[in-house]
Amino acid sequence: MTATSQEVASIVARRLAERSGEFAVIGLGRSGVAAARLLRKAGVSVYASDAGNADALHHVAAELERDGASVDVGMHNLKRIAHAAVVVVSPGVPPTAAPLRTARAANIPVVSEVEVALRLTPALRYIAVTGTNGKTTTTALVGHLLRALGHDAVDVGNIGTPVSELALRDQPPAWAALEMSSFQLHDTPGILPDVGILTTLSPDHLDRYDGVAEYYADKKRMFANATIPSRWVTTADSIDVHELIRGIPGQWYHFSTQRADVDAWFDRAHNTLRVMGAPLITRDQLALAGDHNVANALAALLAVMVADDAHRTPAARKALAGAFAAFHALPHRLEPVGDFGNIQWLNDSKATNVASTLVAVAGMTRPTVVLLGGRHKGEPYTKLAPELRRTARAVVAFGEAGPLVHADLSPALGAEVPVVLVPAGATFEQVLRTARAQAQQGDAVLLSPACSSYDMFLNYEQRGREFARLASVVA
Ligand code: UMA
Repeated sequence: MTATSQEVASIVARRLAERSGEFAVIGLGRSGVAAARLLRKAGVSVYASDAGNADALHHVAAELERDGASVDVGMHNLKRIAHAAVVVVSPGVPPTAAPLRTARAANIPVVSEVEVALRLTPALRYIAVTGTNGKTTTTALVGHLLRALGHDAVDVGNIGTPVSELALRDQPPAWAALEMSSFQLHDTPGILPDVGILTTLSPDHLDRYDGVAEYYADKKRMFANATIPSRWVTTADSIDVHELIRGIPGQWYHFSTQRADVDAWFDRAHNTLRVMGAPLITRDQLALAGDHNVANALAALLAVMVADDAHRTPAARKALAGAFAAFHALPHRLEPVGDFGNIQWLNDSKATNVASTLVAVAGMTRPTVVLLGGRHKGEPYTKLAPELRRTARAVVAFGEAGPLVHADLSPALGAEVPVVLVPAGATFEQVLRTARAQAQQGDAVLLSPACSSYDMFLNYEQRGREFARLASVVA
């Protein structure tokens, strides 16, 4: 019989408390390195390994060995992993990877670095954020608002800094804004936030999951330890969210950009965000484009305000409202990178799924050349057709997914909106030159690829930086 979340969490907590046995850390990216260091600092025996062979891995391996860990680079010692007390897995390691199959066969608990870090910092208060889109901006807003209230708060998790890095500090902060991806939630059985936010739900990561139900099931794991006093913040605008949370215990708070009968909503008539019974800021005070960002701001405000009674006083409301003046769009999220030759270039490289690209295209107010492509993640691109027909000058299909984008969209868009397929093997500069050739004065060129970046880049940040650099070169 498979163990429940609570059983896995308590076995891991016990093995951590007793420092019993060896913890096998799988993957030496940011999460794995931080987890291995934290475990060593806590006096736990560590075997860390990574299947990759890059120079950087050998460098971190040497550092971890100095900390007393045993390390393999370029291989996983499966026999050793089969005898581990606990396996700590990085989010980028798929469940089908050999070390995880070994761990499951040997009945060894598998957890994320987040689980380990949360157990080792029991005093930490945290607001967790998950959802398909909006989670990084919402997390950054939550952290920003907590700091505006005078708290020592940091933004951690999928947003970039592993929780274990925070736990390694001599004085860990009092609060964290914690972004949780579905991959991280899969292996964080003990998660119990002060407040949990679920932003949106739509299909994503279908390259890793067998179907959308499996992906949603991982999102649902944020609620695994819910009890009646738990506090949860979710959108009131999604049927899928409504279905997912049905029957979960807790105090529920809802936000909406479409209706007024909820705890935080957008009063369009007065251009105002209203939270817990009163106006808090005007729409203009939020320097982020699009209704989806209004939803993110409502979610963050609501979560911070319900997290603690002291966050709802008149003075606190004033501090929260004032904080928005200093909050700007995050890099790679509909980020304007320049106006060259009377063409606006927009970097939305973080849009790695169809739903996220749809939001970006729907927000465009001028004719737009849209760059779509990269590594395919399993979803069809046809959903984009109605919005593209409304606003696209042309679509440039590139990267591994280019032919699929072309096959999905070319028939749907017809002659009205050309779908230009960039040949396989072309450089990113050639992709941008193709876009430039399609654009006319006054247009926008939008990189909102709906795919991951791994066919051509290390990550979406590198893709976005290259786009920003090349925009001025090809203009
Ligand atoms: N590896 C093995 N064996 C395998 C497979 C992989 O050893 O069988 C190794 C790889 O060689 C690699 C490591 O495992 O060195 C995987 O590391 P990782 O991809 O988990 O990278 P980290 O640096 O630890 O980054 C992770 C998150 N990455 C992913 O979820 C893919 C980061 O999210 C996160 O910021 C970071 O932890 C800190 O919490 C990035 C991301 O793309 C931004 N997230 C996805 C998204 O937002 O869509 C979920």
